This record gives sequence, structure tokens and C-alpha cells, in this order.
Amino acid sequence: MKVLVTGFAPFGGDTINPSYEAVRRLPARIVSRGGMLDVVTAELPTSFARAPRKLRALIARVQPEIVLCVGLAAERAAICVERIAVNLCDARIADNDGAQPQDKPVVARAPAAYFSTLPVTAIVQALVEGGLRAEQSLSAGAFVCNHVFFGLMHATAKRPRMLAGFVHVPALPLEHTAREAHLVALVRALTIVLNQTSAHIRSRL
Ligand code: PCA
Repeated sequence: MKVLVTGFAPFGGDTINPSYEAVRRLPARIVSRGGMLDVVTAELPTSFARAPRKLRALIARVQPEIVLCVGLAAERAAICVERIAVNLCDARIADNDGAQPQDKPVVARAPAAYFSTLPVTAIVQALVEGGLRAEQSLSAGAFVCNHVFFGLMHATAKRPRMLAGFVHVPALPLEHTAREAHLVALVRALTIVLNQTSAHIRSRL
């Protein structure tokens, strides 16, 4: 099973984005409950214009059965498995290209929202059982992450065999010594997300 996992570049003056730091630490192959996963990872620019384009190109190249996008939500304490992508851009800060769209749809004349096609409830349960602080979230915000998430769900809406979704991760601890343990936990969390999703695909076959 082919899997595409993306994280984001640092933004808003940060020098590190834990989403890509965790994503790039994923192994290239994972033995999961759904079989062997071939994992392709990539960094998306924190840019309204460039991120969806890069994601589309990656999907076309990799042809994955699972697409998992990961981003930073610095104000959240838990790992948030996003349930809904909304058709709205309303940026509070400028992206890395200086763009700050407000009150704009992600895709004109598209539906107001899409649900994640990942097994969100099972994923959150598995994360919590794995000792991680996790919850489902009903909003991925209205910045670049939601923009990418909505574009992803719009693109995969007619491809029911491709499961896709979004996970927000909390900020890294300030103390450098605590950072590595935090990243190790995030890698474990992403592995659990992929494991649950692959098991879900398996169960549908
Ligand atoms: N978080 C931002 C964009 C990139 C990222 O990692 C967001 O939540 O929209």
C-alpha cells in the first residue's frame, strides 16, 4: 500500500515546524495491520498558492491509497485529528509568500465542507490507548492547513479508494532536551494514524 505523508515548512517567523520534523522521521516502510506500507514523505510550503499545487503533483506521482497531511497548531495541547475541511480562507497572518486571503472560498462553487475520509474515531481511540494526548477536532482553522485539507478532500471526493485527511500537532516544548522525546511521540502518533487507516482499508476489501 502506498502512503503519502506531508508536513509543512516553518511559518510566521518560526525556524522549525514540528509537523515536517515528525513526518520526515517516518520510516520508508511500515509493517501495519493493513499490510506493508510504502511511505513517501514531503514538505509542503506554507503558501496558499504553492502548497495545493505541490500536493497535487505528489499525488499524481505517488498514486497513494492514503494521503495524510500534517500541520502545526501551536495553540493546541493535543494531537488533533481533523474531521472537517471548510471551504473558507480567512488568514489571521500572512503566509510565507506574504499572501493573506480573507473571506474567500478555497474553491469557488465547491461544497461548503468535506468530511475527512480517515477513520477519525478509531484513530483517536487508538492514539489515546497508546498513551498519547489526542482528540478529534471540528475545525482545522482557515489558514493554509485548512486550505490544503479542503483542496485534498475536494480532489479525492471522486476517488473513494483514496483515503485522505489531516492531523494537527502541538508545538514543540521550548526546552531543547524535551524536543526529541516530543518528536518521537509524534512519529509514534503518525504511525498509529497510518496503522488504523490501513486496517480500515483492509476491513473494506
Ligand atoms: N500550520 C498552519 C499552516 C502550516 C502549519 O503547519 C495552519 O494550521 O494553517
